[in-house]
Amino acid sequence: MLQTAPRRKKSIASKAAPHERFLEAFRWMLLARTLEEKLVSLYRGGLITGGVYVGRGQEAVSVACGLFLQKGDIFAPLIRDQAGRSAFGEPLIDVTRTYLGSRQGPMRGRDGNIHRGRPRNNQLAMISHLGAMISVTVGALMAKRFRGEKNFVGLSCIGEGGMQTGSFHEGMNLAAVEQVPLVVVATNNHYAYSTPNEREFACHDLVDRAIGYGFEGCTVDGTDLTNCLDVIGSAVKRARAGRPPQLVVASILRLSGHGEHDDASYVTEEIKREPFARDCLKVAEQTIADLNLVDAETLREWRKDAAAQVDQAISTAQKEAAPEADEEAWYAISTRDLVDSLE
Ligand SMILES: Cc1ncc(C[n+]2csc(CCOP(=O)(O)OP(=O)(O)O)c2C)c(N)n1
Repeated sequence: MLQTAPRRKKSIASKAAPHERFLEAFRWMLLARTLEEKLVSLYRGGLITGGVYVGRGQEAVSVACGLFLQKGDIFAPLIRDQAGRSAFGEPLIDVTRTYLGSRQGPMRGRDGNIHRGRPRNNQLAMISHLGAMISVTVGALMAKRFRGEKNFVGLSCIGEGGMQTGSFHEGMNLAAVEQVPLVVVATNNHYAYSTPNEREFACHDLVDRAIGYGFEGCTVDGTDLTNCLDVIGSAVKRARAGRPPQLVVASILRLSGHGEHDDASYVTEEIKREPFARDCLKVAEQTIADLNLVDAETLREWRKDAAAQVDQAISTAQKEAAPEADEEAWYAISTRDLVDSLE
């Protein structure tokens, strides 16, 4: 009989020694925040068409999703996973080329925001239909198993809204039946667009569903970087070691609108005072200061470095041409010719 993993209760602290990869993770979070703030300002200045979707407040969970994956592992990020994408190895230029419509980007100027991916590098291109990426990840893991590969895991991200779809349930069931080495990280940021938790689900705690699916489950304080690294890192280890699929449920508040077109005026003042509404980047900075992990000068250097990387990626993409509709070969990304041309 499957047993659930010990449940972690939300921790508020960060005075204990941080995780050994804390500073490395912090720098990815900083880079993601810097990049996304810049994308927002380009959007407001009318230089990005379509939408901009950011992971403000979700960086600690997200970076932990990308950081523990190794070569050969599969990552299926969603719209708030810039930190995890970067930690997994996505170059910044892929992001800026996609948002700015460069034909040299991974989607060759056809996407515009967050559906980009590099399937050959095991970074799956996101399908917007919520819940669908669980089955896609399970399928990719089964393909690896059929090929005789060993020691791989897959990690699929989902929001609490996406957890309420039919496809999510199908994917979770299939993962447990097939016993694939999958970690599902569900971030409850308390709103699915404007819909609050109480209109999304009626169970006491979303992690209680783990045992029903045949998963092992645990919870994590998504505002605490050390807690995210400990809990998500351990779930990845357990999946790699052949334990049942893992469900991690993180709690945070979305610190932005659904997209930059949304002012989030429906977010209540009351919820903004909850402990899970803390900004994980500020909490991590406080931990750095409290434990004197690096000095203020080093922090300033890291910020400058992040800003320089972002500026470079933007100015390169801005100089590149958009696709020409009548000259393009309109292949899908899975087409070998296109994949080869991107290498
Ligand atoms: C099946 C499906 N229904 C509706 C949508 C439209 N939609 C896109 S994002 C979103 C909210 C998602 O909320 P959640 O899963 O909690 O993730 P969050 O945006 O909060 O990170 C909705 C309803 C969709 N993409 N797919």
